Amino acid sequence: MIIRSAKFIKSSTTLNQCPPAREAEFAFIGRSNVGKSSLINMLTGNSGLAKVSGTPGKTRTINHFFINEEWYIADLPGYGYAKVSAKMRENWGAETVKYIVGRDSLACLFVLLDSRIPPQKIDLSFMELLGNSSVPFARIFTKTDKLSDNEIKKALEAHNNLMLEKWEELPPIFITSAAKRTGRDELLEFIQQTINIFKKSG
Ligand SMILES: Nc1nc2c(ncn2[C@@H]2O[C@H](COP(=O)(O)OP(=O)(O)OP(=O)(O)O)[C@@H](O)[C@H]2O)c(=O)[nH]1
Ligand SMILES: [Mg+2]
Repeated sequence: MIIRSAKFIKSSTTLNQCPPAREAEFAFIGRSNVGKSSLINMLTGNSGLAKVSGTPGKTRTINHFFINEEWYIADLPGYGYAKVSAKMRENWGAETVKYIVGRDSLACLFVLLDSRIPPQKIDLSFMELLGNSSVPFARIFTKTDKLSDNEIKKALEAHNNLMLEKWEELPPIFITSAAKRTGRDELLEFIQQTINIFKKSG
């Protein structure tokens, strides 16, 4: 897929505020600072589209971007960020879960995992929630520029083995680096195929 245009549409704090659920939508989630916004910028080829920050908890709303006037990207607030008040955290969490479970046009949720750190409980239990709610999702390893090929392979095995304790079938996984633009073609190809299926199932 060639990205011809990528346009910021709006920031929403609730599911109701989101744009009409017509076009196929791909959302990005994961722990704070995992690299969601950076990956969106890498995919769209626009380094200023989604706000990136070294400080966790940067993205606090559901942000919609319209791509090629055909499909949506949603940048979601990260989970597992402790430095906000419990009340605020609860609120974002509740609205984000409502979006994930209730967004009719969600074609695939990308769950981002930091390739440099061992599998985290919060990620595994989050994916279990997705499985239980029948939310279509795929995994994305981020920041692989920090690892050797062998380390990436080992990290992948560790994740898969742990998931196979609970899952019969593993969701797809993509190896990416926003810094080196790794995995861009594979992800865009997957998105294109998923859009085709989304359109057919109309
Ligand atoms: N080395 C490396 N650093 C990255 C990569 N992607 C993101 N980062 C860095 O990781 C930090 C967090 O990136 P963001 O894209 O803002 O992460 P996020 O998941 O959107 O974070 P929140 O919105 O706070 O939840 C920034 O300092 C980025 O520069 C990558 O592929 N390689
Ligand atoms: Mg972000």
